[in-house]
Amino acid sequence: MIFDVVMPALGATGGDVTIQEWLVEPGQRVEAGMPLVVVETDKATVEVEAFRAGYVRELLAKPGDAVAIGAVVARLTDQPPADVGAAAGGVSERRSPAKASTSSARLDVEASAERRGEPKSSAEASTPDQHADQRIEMSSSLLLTMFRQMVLIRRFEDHLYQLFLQGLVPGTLHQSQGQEAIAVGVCAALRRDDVIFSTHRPVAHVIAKGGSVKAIAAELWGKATGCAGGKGGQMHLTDVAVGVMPTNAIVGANVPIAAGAALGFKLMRTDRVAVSFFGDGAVNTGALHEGINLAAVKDAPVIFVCENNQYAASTHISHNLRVATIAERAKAYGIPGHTVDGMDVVAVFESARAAVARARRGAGPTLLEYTCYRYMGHSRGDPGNYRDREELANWRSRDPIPRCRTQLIHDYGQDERALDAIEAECQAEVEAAVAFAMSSPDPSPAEALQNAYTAWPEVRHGQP
Ligand SMILES: Cc1ncc(C[n+]2csc(CCOP(=O)(O)OP(=O)(O)O)c2C)c(N)n1
Ligand SMILES: [Mg+2]
Repeated sequence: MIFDVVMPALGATGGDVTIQEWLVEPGQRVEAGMPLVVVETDKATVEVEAFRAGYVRELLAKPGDAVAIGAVVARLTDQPPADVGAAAGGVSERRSPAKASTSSARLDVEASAERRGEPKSSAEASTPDQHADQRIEMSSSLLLTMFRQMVLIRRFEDHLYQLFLQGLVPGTLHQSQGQEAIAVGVCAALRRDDVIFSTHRPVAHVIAKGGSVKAIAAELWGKATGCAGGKGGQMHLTDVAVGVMPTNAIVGANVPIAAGAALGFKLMRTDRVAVSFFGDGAVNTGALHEGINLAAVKDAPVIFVCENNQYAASTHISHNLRVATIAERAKAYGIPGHTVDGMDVVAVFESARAAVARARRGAGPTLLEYTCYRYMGHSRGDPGNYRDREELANWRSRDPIPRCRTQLIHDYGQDERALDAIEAECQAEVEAAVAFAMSSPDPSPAEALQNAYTAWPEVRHGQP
């Protein structure tokens, strides 16, 4: 079989890109995700990666060529090299993809991680809250549920990535592969009527809170069946019915909103809680300080969840912070703060559960810092070349999903085949969701202004 490699929409304007250099040559074996070609967009120099494994059959554009988004630039085949055709020309000397010529700012991240005293495992992480003594024995059904959700999120995001590389996803994607344990562990500690406020990277949070993969997929494609009627797109996913408030792409901006929602819950004398998810980049924004401080002085039932994936776009945290951990900032607000291993779903769940219990009984907010890593670039136009490949490999070796799988097999006697079946079910669910999204109708022009200028009715009445 022959597979077309099309130019994905990597630039900001959707205009042509210029081929700079091929990183592969005809006959060469490539793996999914391997960089194929360096291109210049209107925004940056980026690499286009292989959407599947195979052998390079032919290269259809040469360095210097301007190529339209959606144009076929190469072909892959599953035939072994002996059967592969000749090159179309323009092939440069083969070299290691690790040495791509894109702008790069390598950081001494290992040293800085050491300086920051980052926890290497959940055992080294601080124990959250004085309720640690109430640690429940993790039930195998809960761990299985969390495993399934992490797999579902990973399969969905990986599938979207493949489709993006084929030019089939409109807009860009902010992906969270590697961070699934945080979304899943935190949301497992919540009730359906609790609410979450997410960011520009929301897919994992929405699925973990119970959002439908079909409705998320449809939203990404701007369809009428999307969770925000096709108006929000990837950065404004919303599913009020399961407690996912409209997500907010302004860094740090959801923190005061979550504090306000939590204060509302308190004033209404409910025991519901709110969660604000944000990144390490958000911790230096003014809105965050105002929001956490307000929640602290009002004992509002809110959990501030910082996903410290080490980078805010291309900026490493060591350039943004003079303190060793983000959690220690909690002291300045007079609330508890804990740094926890975000690659361990059990540690995440237990820490979140203690913070939620504290909030529900009226004792106020907690700041939870989860250390983690995003495997992909910041968004799909970012190859992440400012990062050291060893650093990435090191974090990948602690991937939360195989770790959870091993735990299920060794500590809970789960059958490998049952776990394989869960993975296959998730893959089928993801593919069905994407097929649903792609075949769904576009919103009608008459719907364009609907819900555009008023709050969602469910939000107005405070009832998700
Ligand atoms: C107030 C504001 N400033 C800048 C941006 C542009 N921007 C979008 S995401 C991002 C990085 C955020 O990093 P972090 O908070 O660590 O979240 P992550 O992307 O790592 O999940 C930036 C700077 C923005 N959306 N809002
Ligand atoms: Mg970050």
